[in-house]
Amino acid sequence: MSAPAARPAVRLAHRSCPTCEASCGLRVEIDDAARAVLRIEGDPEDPRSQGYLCPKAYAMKEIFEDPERLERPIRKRPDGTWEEIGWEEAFEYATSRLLDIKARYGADANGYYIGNPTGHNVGAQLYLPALIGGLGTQRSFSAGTMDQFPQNVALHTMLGDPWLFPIPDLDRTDFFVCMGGNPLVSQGSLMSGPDVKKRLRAIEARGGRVVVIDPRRTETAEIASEHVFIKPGSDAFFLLSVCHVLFAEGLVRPGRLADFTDGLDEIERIAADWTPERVAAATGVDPATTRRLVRDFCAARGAWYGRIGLCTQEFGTLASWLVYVVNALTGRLDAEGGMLFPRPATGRSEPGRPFDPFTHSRYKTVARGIPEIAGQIPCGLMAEEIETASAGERRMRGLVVSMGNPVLSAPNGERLAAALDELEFMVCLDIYLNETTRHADLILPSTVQLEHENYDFLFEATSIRNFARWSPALFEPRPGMRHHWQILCELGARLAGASGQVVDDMMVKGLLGMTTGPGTGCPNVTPDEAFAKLEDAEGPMRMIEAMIRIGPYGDRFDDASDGLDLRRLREAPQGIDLGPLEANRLPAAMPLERLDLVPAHIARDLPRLESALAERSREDRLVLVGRRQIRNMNSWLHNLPALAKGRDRCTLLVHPDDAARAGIENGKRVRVRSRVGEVEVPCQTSDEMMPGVVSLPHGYGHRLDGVRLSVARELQPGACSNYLTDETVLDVPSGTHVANGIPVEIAPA
Ligand SMILES: Nc1nc2c(c(=O)[nH]1)N[C@H]1C(S)=C(S)[C@@H](COP(=O)(O)OP(=O)(O)OC[C@H]3O[C@@H](n4cnc5c(=O)[nH]c(N)nc54)[C@H](O)[C@@H]3O)O[C@H]1N2
Ligand SMILES: Nc1nc2c(c(=O)[nH]1)N[C@H]1C(S)=C(S)[C@@H](COP(=O)(O)OP(=O)(O)OC[C@H]3O[C@@H](n4cnc5c(=O)[nH]c(N)nc54)[C@H](O)[C@@H]3O)O[C@H]1N2
Ligand code: SF4
Ligand SMILES: [Mo]
Repeated sequence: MSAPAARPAVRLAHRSCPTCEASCGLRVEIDDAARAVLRIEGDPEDPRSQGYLCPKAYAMKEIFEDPERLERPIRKRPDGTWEEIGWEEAFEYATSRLLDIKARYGADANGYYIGNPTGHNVGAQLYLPALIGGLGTQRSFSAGTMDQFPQNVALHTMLGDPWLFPIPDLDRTDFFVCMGGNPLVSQGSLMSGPDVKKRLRAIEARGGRVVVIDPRRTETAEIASEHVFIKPGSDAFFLLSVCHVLFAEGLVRPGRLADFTDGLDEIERIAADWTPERVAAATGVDPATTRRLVRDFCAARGAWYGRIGLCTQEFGTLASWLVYVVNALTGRLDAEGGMLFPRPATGRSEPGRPFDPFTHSRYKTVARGIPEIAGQIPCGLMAEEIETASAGERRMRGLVVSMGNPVLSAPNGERLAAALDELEFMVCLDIYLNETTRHADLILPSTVQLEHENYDFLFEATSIRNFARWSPALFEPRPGMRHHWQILCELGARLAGASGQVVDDMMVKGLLGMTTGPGTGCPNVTPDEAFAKLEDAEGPMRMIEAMIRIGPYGDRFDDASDGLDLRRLREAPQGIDLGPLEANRLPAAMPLERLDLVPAHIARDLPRLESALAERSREDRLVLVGRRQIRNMNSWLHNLPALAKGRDRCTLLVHPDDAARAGIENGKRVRVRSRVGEVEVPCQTSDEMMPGVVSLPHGYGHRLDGVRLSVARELQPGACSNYLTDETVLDVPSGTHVANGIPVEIAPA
């Protein structure tokens, strides 16, 4: 027998970048002995990203190395200092406190908040139901109600699945309209595709056009064929005028969609009054521009896309819905070069999948009686649901926060920060002692990206090309560390009085019970046989394996098939390219039998829009919008030296005329005040802003006491834009908050 070969000192590994939706393929050079990442570079052999990466690719390395990252549970002592404790003690502490609150006041006295990195971690996503089931509460909050929730509501009511997003067919479209998104910086959201800049340039190179409609001449607008300023929050007016022109000029051509679409007459009737001239004062868009744009869009193979600027605004659902309506009326929905539906390997867009009908108002919040929508409560209402003064005896007393930093990311963060201290118990599943977690009684940290395997689960459903990708763990976690899925599963199981392993097995067996055996897509294998065939003994990849084997490219648990299974997935270092998105997936891929172009739930909001027109046309107010920056990811990359270095980025962009009127000079500090609060930041004058609109990035405000983020505090403290966001103003059909179009006053500081 020969001795095992010595491991090379330096090893090259492949994985996808889990920091943003683009999920670029990376090559990582590793020194195992030193437990160090030597280099990260774009992988030229990756079929999706072809060598592209952005500065945030280094986040993986710097988080892994961050000396302030937590690796052990910490518990707050009565004097406010923290002590490390063991996992058993930590689980016991969390479970007993949450169960005690439940026993005394009922399950709804506990609540939870789910943050954004969940979408980037397959275990965090798949095991949420374990925690949610264990808590059994109706108080469900998430970053979604500061994000895509209007799009979820529109899709849920129109075609029956909130997560069946139509994605721009970026590589084949000839006319790309981008509203309320800045993909050059965000790298594309609900449009996951690395190197958006190259793809947009390619549209123009093949004779197509890119049109950006945004209150700021963004980085994307700079390379577009055309940029149109629009007043924040006025997109629904504008899009109704687009529908008007489509009908008035005989441009409505739904094509094959007409066979299974209801509401074409109704939308014609709704759009009848909304001429471009009638909305021009409210939108700031010249009617001639609207008409020209509509004609050009119809003459080309267009894709009309809207993102967060259309969601987190006063009429977020109407605006998001109307984007889908415009695509449907022009036959661009589900058509090549238009907006297409990805086909995830995990089978989540296949016919016959379980269907949850849209529901709302089954219960209401205690403080203000705001109705639940599809199980969600607006995240900015957390504070008032906690405060004794506003919620009384039925207040929320226990809170679990998983991968979220709502003090910086939810509206009126100052009020929330104060409210959190009224809780009887708060546990945060997080890797930092930050603006939110400092209020907790217990913090449970998990392994970070390089220490756990991953599967691009959310983003295979939002990608501009079908793909399946597994990424390996590049380092063994240090002894005593836990994966996020293990924490969710264990906590959920203990709350339910079960064991983690039983809950884990149950989740997979439940899935196989519905999808294997006679009468299913896998008739030749029983659920027990299928279970026995799975490679892993536990965890998220076992669940993924079950999903992909029964999925559209899977082997159906047939040994003779060369379809996808976990082994094949794990053997593909660059992932598996599953081809361009397919057209004509509707109606089979949607749970509703017919596409409802004008869902009653959404149409009910039209009178609110109508009654706002007069005021929006008249007023001359200054409003605030948000802005993303290439080196940020919401609130949590500011503690990483490579990403935080450089000049102060948390600046207020102001049009020179607005600055002059307020007596503010470029580079000087400006005070920004809203109904809710005020912040001070440096002013940066620029004609990239539409007059009357100012822009401030979110995710800053790190100079709070009790926070262990010394790099952020030193290099990019900034100020929190959500101290200005008004938690009382909601997009009514979705309960989403308004982060764009906030009335503000500015003055020299
Ligand atoms: N004004 C304004 N506000 C906004 C927005 C805006 O555009 N304008 N955007 C909104 C949007 S789109 C979003 S998605 C939300 C985001 O809102 P949140 O999700 O609440 O905030 P994040 O800043 O993403 O916080 C992520 C948290 O997860 C932790 N974390 C990161 N990685 C890991 C990990 O591997 N394990 C564990 N356990 N924890 C981890 C971080 O330490 C941090 O505390 O913000 C919203 N807020
Ligand atoms: N670098 C980086 N990338 C990120 C993130 C990050 O923080 N940093 N966050 C990630 C997350 S969580 C998300 S959800 C995505 C979001 O991805 P995007 O939707 O692309 O986000 P933004 O870059 O904020 O672009 C929003 C645009 O909407 C414009 N806008 C504001 N109000 C209005 C309005 O009323 N109407 C119109 N038409 N436009 C308006 C703003 O000026 C801005 O240009 O980005 C993701 N990617
Ligand atoms: S674009 Fe997104 S996925 Fe690609 S390297 Fe940057 S952060 Fe990572
Ligand atoms: Mo987001």
